[in-house]
Amino acid sequence: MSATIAPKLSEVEHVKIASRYLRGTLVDSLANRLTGALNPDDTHLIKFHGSYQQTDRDLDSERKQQKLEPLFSFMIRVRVPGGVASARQWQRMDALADAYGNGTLKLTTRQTFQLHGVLKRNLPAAIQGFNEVQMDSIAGCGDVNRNVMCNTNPHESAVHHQVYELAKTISAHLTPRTTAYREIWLDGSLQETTEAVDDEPIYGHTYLPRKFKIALALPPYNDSDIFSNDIGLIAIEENGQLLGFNVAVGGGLGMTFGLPETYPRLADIIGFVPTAEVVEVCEKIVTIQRDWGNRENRKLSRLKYTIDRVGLPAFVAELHQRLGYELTPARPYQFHSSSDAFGWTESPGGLAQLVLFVEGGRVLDRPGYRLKSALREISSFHTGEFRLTGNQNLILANIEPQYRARIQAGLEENGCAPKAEQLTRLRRDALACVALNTCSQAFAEAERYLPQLLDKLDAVIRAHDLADAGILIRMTGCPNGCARPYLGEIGLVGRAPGRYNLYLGADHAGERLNKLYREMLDEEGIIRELTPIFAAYAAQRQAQEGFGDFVVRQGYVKATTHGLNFHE
Ligand code: SRM
Ligand code: SF4
Repeated sequence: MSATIAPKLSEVEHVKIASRYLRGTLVDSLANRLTGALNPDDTHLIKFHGSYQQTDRDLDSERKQQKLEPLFSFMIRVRVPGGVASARQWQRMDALADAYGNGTLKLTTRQTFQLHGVLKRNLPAAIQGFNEVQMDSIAGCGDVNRNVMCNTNPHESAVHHQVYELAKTISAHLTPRTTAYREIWLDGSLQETTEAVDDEPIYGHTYLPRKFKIALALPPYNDSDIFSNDIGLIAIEENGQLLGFNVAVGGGLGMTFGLPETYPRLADIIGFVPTAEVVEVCEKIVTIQRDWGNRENRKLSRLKYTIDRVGLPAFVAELHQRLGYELTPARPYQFHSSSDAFGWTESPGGLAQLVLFVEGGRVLDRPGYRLKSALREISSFHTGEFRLTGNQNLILANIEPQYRARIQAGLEENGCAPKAEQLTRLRRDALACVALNTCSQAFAEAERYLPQLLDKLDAVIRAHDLADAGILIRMTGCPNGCARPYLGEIGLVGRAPGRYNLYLGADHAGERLNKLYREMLDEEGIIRELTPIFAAYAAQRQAQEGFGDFVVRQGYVKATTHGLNFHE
C-alpha cells in the first residue's frame, strides 16, 4: 500500500485508490478456480459492478464442521431506473434466475431485480445475459449513486412520464464513466473492446465516501419513500404541467445497535428548482458529499452525517455557491400514502394496469402459488411493461384491452390472484428485507419469517375489524434499514435469532420516523404488545386517523421530529 495515503482513511478507501478505477484484480479473481471466492480487496470492488459475495448462511456451520470453505455465491443487483422493465427484459431475468441463480427473482425496495446464488464461474454469463436486453448492474451497489427511484403511478399521465424520464437522465448522468465494467464482464464476447477510460469527472478516482441514493415522487403518492434518500425530489405540478421539484437532502435509515451517534434521518427540504436544473443540482450535491463526506469511518460517512456535522445552512450555502444561483422557496405539496394501490385501474387511453401483490418481493413457484410461471406466460404476450414498485410489488402496466381477461385468468389458474378480502391490508402493505439465508448482516429472519408472523397478527387484526385498515408493517433482520423499518407504522428490527425491537409511530406517508417501543421481543411478545394497541386503535381512533398518528396521540411513543432525536 502506498505510503502517501493518509493513514486515517478507511480500508475501503485504500482499496478504491489502488483499484485503477474499479478494476483491482477482479480478472484474476474470476480466473481462480481453486476457490469460489474473490481476492479480499475485490469483494469491495465488485459491489460497484452490482454484485456482492455472499455465503449460504444456512450451511455455514455444517460446511465448517466438514472443513470445507463456505458455499460462496453472488447476489447481482440489476439497475432498473424508475423500476420500468419491458416484457423482454422480464423474460430474460426470469431465464437467468433459472440458468445461473437460485430460480427466484427478488424485487427490491429500490425497484431493482436481484439474482441470488450465482456461482463465481457464472457471473460473466449472467451479466452478459442481461446486457443483451439493455440492462446493467454497474452502480447497483458501491460508493456511488444507486438505482434512481421514481414512483410508479399506475394512472399514466404526461407529468408522470416526464418525472420518469428525469429519473433515467439523473441515473445516466451519475453512472460511473470507468470502462472497467465493460472490460471485465463484456469485452471479447458481446461488446467491442473499448479504450480504457480513466476519468471520473463527477466522482474522481476514489468515488464517494459511501453509497448515495436519489428518489423522485409525484404527490400525492410517496411510494418511493423519498425522505429516506440522500436526495429526494418532489414533483410540483400545476394544471397538468410539471413546474419543477422541491429538493430534500440528507435522508438515510441505517444505524448500528449500541452506537447512538448513528441514526436514521429523514431528508430536509431546502427549496425548489425548475426541472431543467434538477440534474445540475443533483450533481453539485453529490460533489459536496464527495469533498466533505467522512472517508475515515464508514459508519458516519453518509450525507446525513455530513449535513448534521456542518449544519444545514452551511451545506445549503455551499450548494448555492457551487451552483452560482439559489434555490427558491419550496412549493406546497401533500403526500397521502407511501403504499401501493392494488388491483386494476384504467388509463384514459383505454389501457389498463394491474398492481400485483408480491410477498416479500420474491418471485418464485411453490405448490399452489406459481407466480414465476404465471408471469413468464404473461411476458410472452403482454405488450406493456413490468414495473417494479419501491414496495417490492409489481405493476403490469399498459395492458391492452384484449389481454386483460387472459392475464387475470393466468394469475388465477396459478393461485396468484387472491381476492382483496383474502388478504388484510396489513399483509399487502408489509415489507421485509432479504435477511437470511443470504445477507451477511442479518441477526434474525425477515422475508422468510414475516408471513408466518402475519398469519398470527392477521387473526388479531380481523378480530378487531381492522382488515381494511392501512397499517404499514416493516421487518428487517438487522438495523441497516433495507425494508425502511423506521418508516413503518410498526417497525420490527432483528436483534438476535427470533428477537426483534419494536418501533411505533411513523406516519402513513413516509414523513415521520418511528421510535423504539419495546426491545428483544419474541413472537409471543410481539403479539402480546400489539394486541391491546390494535384493540385501542379499533375503538378510539379518530376519522381518517392512521395507526402511527394514533399511537403518538395516545402517548405510546413520543413523535420523532428529527433523526437527532430518534434515540430519545
Ligand atoms: Fe440494503 C446492505 C439488501 C435497500 C440500507 N442491503 C445491504 C446488503 C447488501 C447486505 C450487505 O451489506 O452485505 C443486503 C443484501 C442482502 C441480500 O442477500 O440480497 C441489502 N437493501 C437490500 C435490499 C435487497 C432489501 C430488499 O429486501 O429489498 C434492497 C435493495 C435495494 C436496491 O435495489 O438497491 C435494500 N438498503 C436498502 C434501503 C432502502 C432504500 O434504499 O430505500 C436501505 C435504507 C436506506 C439507506 O440507504 O439509508 C438500505 N443496506 C442498507 C445499509 C445501511 C446503510 C447505512 O447508511 O448505514 C446496508 C449496510 C451498509 O451499507 O454497510 C445495506
Ligand atoms: Fe441484510 Fe440488514 Fe439489509 Fe436486512 S436490513 S437485507 S438483514 S443488511
